[in-house]
Amino acid sequence: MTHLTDDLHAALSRQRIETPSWGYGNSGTRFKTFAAPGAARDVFEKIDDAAEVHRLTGIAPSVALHIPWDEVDDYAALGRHARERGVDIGAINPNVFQDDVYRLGSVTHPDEAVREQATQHLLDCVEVMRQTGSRDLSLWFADGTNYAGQDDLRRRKHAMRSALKRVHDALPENGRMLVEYKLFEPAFYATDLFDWGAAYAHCVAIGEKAQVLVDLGHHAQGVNIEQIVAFLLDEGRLGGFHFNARRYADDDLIVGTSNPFELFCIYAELVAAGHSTDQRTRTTAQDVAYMIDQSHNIEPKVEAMLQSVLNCQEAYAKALLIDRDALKDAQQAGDVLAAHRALTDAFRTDVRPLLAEWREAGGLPTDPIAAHRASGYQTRVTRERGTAVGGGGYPVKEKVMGT
Ligand code: PSV
Ligand code: MN
Ligand code: MN
Repeated sequence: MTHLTDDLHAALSRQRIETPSWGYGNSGTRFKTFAAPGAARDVFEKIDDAAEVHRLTGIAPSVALHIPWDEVDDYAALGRHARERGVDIGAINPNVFQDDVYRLGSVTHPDEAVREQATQHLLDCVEVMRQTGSRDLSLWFADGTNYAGQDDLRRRKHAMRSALKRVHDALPENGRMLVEYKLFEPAFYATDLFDWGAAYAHCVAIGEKAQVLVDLGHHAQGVNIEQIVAFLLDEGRLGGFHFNARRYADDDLIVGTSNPFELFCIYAELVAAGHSTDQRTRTTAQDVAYMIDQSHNIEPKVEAMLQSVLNCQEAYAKALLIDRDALKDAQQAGDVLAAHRALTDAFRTDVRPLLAEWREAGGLPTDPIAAHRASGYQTRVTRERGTAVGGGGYPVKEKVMGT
């Protein structure tokens, strides 16, 4: 059995996973939004749910907001509400994809007035960051085209660059912008930020505060995401993650369900970069924002989010167990299978007892899911909140996909 050494304890205690406000409200697919009993109805309730996930896991101390879904008059008061419950406001996610005016794009729209409106919203979100004390502005654009010839691809690239640059230059001193890419959807012919290379090229061109965000759901089938992670870490441009699981497209399911080995390999790269002799790589690895981006549509919200956070914790714990010396020796000797086994031995280790020990040491429930089920939280919020019909948490799919 693997023991909880001081090093393991310290590393596990440093882990952080941010949960998204939109994962706590009702959400659906393009076909149907099922009303979840007790689902959060507003940003205050979403924060309450995020706090419950943190209370049970100890590693989810912040919640990402989506503006305007989570818009309030007084963000300082919202921040206080969060802190009273033991969590902080994390990344601010602007929304430039749900309004009719964005039919042909936002910052890359053919009409300058629309481009300006979208850029102003991004700049307004920088102001929200100042009020919430958030470090990260997390940017995802639905911008793209559906048909060859629909628009000028290079013009759109230039428009994207200039909007990103303006927002970058308006960021607070310690602020960052995390630039997310996505292969396709809702645009089906060309997406303006279509892959990590496009996001990376923009980031390098606009400045030091711009970094790439890797969402696990945004790649073509079979793409080696851990290699992208390793490359971006080495270039000092990996800013953050949106964790989720996919089989077909941007499915946004619980991370680590269909992709546990991928998640482990990603954490293995992060742990390795944390040991790098190159200082920039090490600092980049230490500064990564780990966020969940899921839109649970049939699962109970809080339990689903708990499962996601715990799956990340397991993957990270396994990555910490990799025998790095054995791995290096095998790699240098060209011993392909010994190297592979050095990695997979760690992956195959059952880390649940180790994590239970870590939780016990920190005064946390040893089985957070069982504790959640026994706590009566779900029953209480269902009684208090009822079953709200419709969206409210993640209306994006319905809006964007047009049902
Ligand atoms: C849409 O694909 C998306 O899932 C992106 O990943 C964003 O990060 C998220 O919505 C929230 O806007
Ligand atoms: Mn995302
Ligand atoms: Mn997505």
